[in-house]
Parts: sequence; structure tokens; C-alpha cells
Amino acid sequence: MKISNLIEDHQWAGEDTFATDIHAGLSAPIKSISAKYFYDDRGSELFQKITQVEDYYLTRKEYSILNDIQSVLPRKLKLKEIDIVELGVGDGHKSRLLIDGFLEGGCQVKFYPIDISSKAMELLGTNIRDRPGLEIEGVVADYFAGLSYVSKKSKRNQLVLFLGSNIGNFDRGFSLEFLRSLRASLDKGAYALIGFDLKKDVRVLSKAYNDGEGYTEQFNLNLLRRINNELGGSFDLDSFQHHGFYNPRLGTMESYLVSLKSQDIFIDRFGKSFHFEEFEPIHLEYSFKFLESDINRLAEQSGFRIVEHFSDSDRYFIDSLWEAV
Ligand code: AVI
Repeated sequence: MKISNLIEDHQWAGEDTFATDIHAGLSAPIKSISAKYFYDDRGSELFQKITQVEDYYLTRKEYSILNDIQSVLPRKLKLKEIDIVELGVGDGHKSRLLIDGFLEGGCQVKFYPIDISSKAMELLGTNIRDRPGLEIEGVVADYFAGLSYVSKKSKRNQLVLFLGSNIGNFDRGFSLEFLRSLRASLDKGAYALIGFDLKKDVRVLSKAYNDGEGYTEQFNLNLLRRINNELGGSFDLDSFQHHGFYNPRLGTMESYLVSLKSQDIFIDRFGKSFHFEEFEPIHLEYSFKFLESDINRLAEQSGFRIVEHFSDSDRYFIDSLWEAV
């Protein structure tokens, strides 16, 4: 697997951005930490664990959908050659299912996984390898820089994968903006397969984000550990409690860490303490949920036509195939 790194050294001010964002988030009247900071090595490992627990149905349901459509998709698209572009690489298991389907259907595939993390890219390279009919070029870049790089190289029809309901971590306004930018970076006739977690029984949602094994709690607390390790913070992880709940007004799961006592947390890097009232929350993440009508509206408003919605037997999740019009 070839890896093209589009991130220049001077652009990678990751550590400073982290410090600045944490300072701003903990100084705000309603404290927050951006969910994008979940995924350091430990956080990515914990997320992998979450995807394997019974309560977190999303990965399992999406995998079953992709398994079902593995051979359907190549027949529907009827292409001899395809460039499959994946935004945000996971461990490669889902994309591998689809790639195998195209290869078995006699289609030549070039696979371009795009991710900001070179570490994630290296890991992916251990799970998916070049073989006859398949060439892989990992692109280390943000999504749109990566897409523009691929579109300059690509002479074939493209299928963009944005799986896992990653779109649910954007707020409603930003998801539309994101999909419009995605459309703008594609040629007419290109395809996108986008994973959406559907609205459902609140108890099912609630269990998924408060899993019985406690991995979601550790995943959230890992953000405080990151601040301790990287910025010299003094968070006592036992004095914060994970709280995940469904907000039906916004149609989203929300996750918080709640301070169990009144406390001052000194952070070395900033040379100062941050005060927490007893039971004061830090907001961490939104995971928006969708109706089929939301998906239809998003496609229409961003310049795509729906080819087909693929769902699982419980209708928990939809992978929606779109064509750029
Ligand atoms: C990556 N993302 C789609 C996950 C979600 O369901 O929002 C992240 C996650 N947060 C808690 N559990 C999983």
C-alpha cells in the first residue's frame, strides 16, 4: 500500500491546537471538549472495543447491511473499474467487504482511504493489502484536501464511503454544509454510500451510549487522561461521572462528564486552575439520529439523488446510496 502524506510538517500544529481548544472549552460558561480529541491511540483502541460490545449495535448492524449488499452494489453500478474513496478509515473491515464484492464481480478497484492520522493509515495497511485487481493508495490529509487530490488523479467513476454514522457527530447545519462540499468535490455521476443511525426506541439508544462493559465511560474519561498526560492536568478521573442521554428535542445522543464534587483542576501548561461546581457538566459529544425523511432531505438539498436506502432487519441503521446530479 502506497501512502501519500499531504500534511506538511509546519501544518501539523496539532498539539498547540489541542491546548488552545482545551483552554477555550474549559473557560467557557458551559464547559465543553471537542469530540475530535477522543481519538488518540488509547481513545481509538477504546472506540474499537465499543464497536464490539453487544449494546453498541451500530457497527454490527452496518456490517450486516454491507454484507447483504456486497454483491448487489457491483451489479447496480455496472462498472468495469472503480475508485473507492473512504473518508475516515476504521480498521478496514467494512470497506474490505465492499471491495471484495467489486473484485468478485470482475471490477478493477483502486482504493483511496483518506484520514488525517498517519497512524490510523498504517494500521489500515495491516488489514487491507494490494492484490490482483486491487491497488491501494492511503491519503493522509483532511477529507477535502484528500478528495481534491483524488479527483485530480482519478479517471474512473468514484464511490465515496462515509460509514459508521460519522455524519451524526456533526450538528444538523454542519452536516448539510459538509455534504454540499462533498458534492462540490465530485463529478456528476459519482456515488456516495453514507451510513446513518436511525431514530429508535430511546432505551436502545441509551444502552448503546452507556454500555454495560463500561467502555463508553472509559472512552469519555480518556479525554481527561489526555489532558493530564499532554498538558500536565490534575484531573482525578474518579471524581467525574459519564452521563449519556437522548435529547428528543434535538434528536441526538449527548454525552457529558459530570464533576461529582466542587473542585479546582490545575493544568500545568496554562499555569492556572479551572473551577468545577458540584455536578457541573463538561459537554463532549453529539451523536445525531435520523429519520428516512431527514436523509432524503439532506440528499436533495446537497445535490444528490437517492439511488437506494439499504437497511437491516430491525431498521436500526441505513446505508444510503446516492448519485451526484
Ligand atoms: C464515531 N461515532 C460515529 C461514534 C458515535 O456513535 O457517535 C462515536 C461514539 N461515541 C460513543 N460511542 C461511540
